[in-house]
Amino acid sequence: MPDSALIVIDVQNDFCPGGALAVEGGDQIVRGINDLMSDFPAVVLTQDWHPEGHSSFASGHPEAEPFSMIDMPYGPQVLWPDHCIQGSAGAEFHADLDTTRADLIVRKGYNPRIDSYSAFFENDHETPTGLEGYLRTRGIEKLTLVGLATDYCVNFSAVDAAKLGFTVTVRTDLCRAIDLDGSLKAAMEGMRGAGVVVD
Ligand code: VGL
Ligand code: ZN
Repeated sequence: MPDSALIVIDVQNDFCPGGALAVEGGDQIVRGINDLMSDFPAVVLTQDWHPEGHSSFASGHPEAEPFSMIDMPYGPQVLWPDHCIQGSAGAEFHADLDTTRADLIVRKGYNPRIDSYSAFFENDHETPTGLEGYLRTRGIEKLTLVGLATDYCVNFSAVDAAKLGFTVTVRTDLCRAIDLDGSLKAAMEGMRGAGVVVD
């Protein structure tokens, strides 16, 4: 399909076993993602890319525990362990991910005051990353999403893409979840409710 793209979300060392925000089995999806790339005329990778001291890091909120919630001006925010710091080994793609096939790498989460789960908008749901314009100007209308983590960055990206009018499929066999307090179940329901095909 000439109008389709594979969007590979955050397959980075910090989200794989041994990483700062390790997702169970995060490394198990890499080979399958590489194999899928040849089915798509366009491949986009996203890279979580935070400055040191990012406002989503629990380390900057000594009164709060990692994985607890706080209220930010743009809404509720999970406080994460420090992860994917710009230029660090943890922010690099998994060594086995075939990055040569990527047409575009979208970095996100670089604004110190706003987290960005979605590949399309920061967590204020209005500041764009530019990905929508890139895809539209290439005539791409159908997206398949894979990567980490199912319930955060994949979920937010898929729902935003569907709201923007793209036809969206999430291949959950090529995703892995963090699953905080039922977040995976909520994400599945939210994606399906937004019209995402969750395979
Ligand atoms: C992610 C939490 C914090 C993700 C990124 O890629 O799902 N989750 N930053
Ligand atoms: Zn992050």
